[in-house]
This record gives sequence, C-alpha cells and structure tokens, in this order.
Amino acid sequence: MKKTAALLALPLATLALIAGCGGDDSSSDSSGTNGSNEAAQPAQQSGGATADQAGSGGNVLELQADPSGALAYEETSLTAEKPGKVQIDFTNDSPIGHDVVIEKDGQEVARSSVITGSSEVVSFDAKAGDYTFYCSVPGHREAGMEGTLTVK
Ligand SMILES: [Cu+2]
Repeated sequence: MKKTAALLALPLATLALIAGCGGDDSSSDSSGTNGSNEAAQPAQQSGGATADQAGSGGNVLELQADPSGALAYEETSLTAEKPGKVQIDFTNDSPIGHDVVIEKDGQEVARSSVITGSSEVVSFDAKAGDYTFYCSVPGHREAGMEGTLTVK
C-alpha cells in the first residue's frame, strides 16, 4: 500500500509541477497587475521623501545678526543634517546693514541682500562638507562676522 501511495504521489507531484508551470503564464498576468500596483506605491513614497527634503528635517537653519548692532552673528557654527537643499533664514534686526554669503572652497554658492531690520531666506544645493559663511559688508568679516556651516 505504501508503494502504491508513492506511485500515486509521483504522478500527482508531476501534475502539480505541470499545473505550476501552466499557472506561471496566468499568474504572470496577475503578477503583472500586482507589479503595477506595487510600482505605484513606491512612487507615492518617494513623493513623500521629496516633500521631506523640501520641508524641514534639519536643513532649515536660523542665522541672526547681533540685534544690538555689534559686528557679529549670533551663530558662528551651523549644521545641516544632510546634503541637498539647505535653507538659511537670515535675520538682521539691528540698524546696521548685514548680509550673508556662503562659500565652499573659495567659491560663492549663495548670497543674501544686505538687509536692515528684516529677514531674508537664502537657499542652495549643498553637498556634504564644510562651508564658510560671512558678511560681505566691508570690515564686517574682519570684525568677526563669519562662521562655519557643516553639511553632514
Ligand atoms: Cu555685517
């Protein structure tokens, strides 16, 4: 009886394999449908990742000039959490005009206007590494209006 069962099982297994192979054709149709569904979901996820990059997540930095009028920034060290778009919200509430210029390896990559009693947003596409920022109003950088921006 066991032999008979084994003999029966083999053809059944073969049938199952054949059915499985035959099933591949029809299941490839359905998996194609599934595949397009799966493709749509990552597209939505990457859309969310793009929103994160544009949004927040440690790449929006605050930089303020000394509000009392000293030739100084309140921050001399800024850190962005990742490469990509870096946004600097630069504020100068003092009566002395200041700007902020961002350089990498001596090359200017971004610059604000010279502003007084207002704020301005400066953004640029950053790579990992160290950037320098400073005020380009004559004498201000020499007086100490400079700092380092690190992009992780
Ligand atoms: Cu200045």
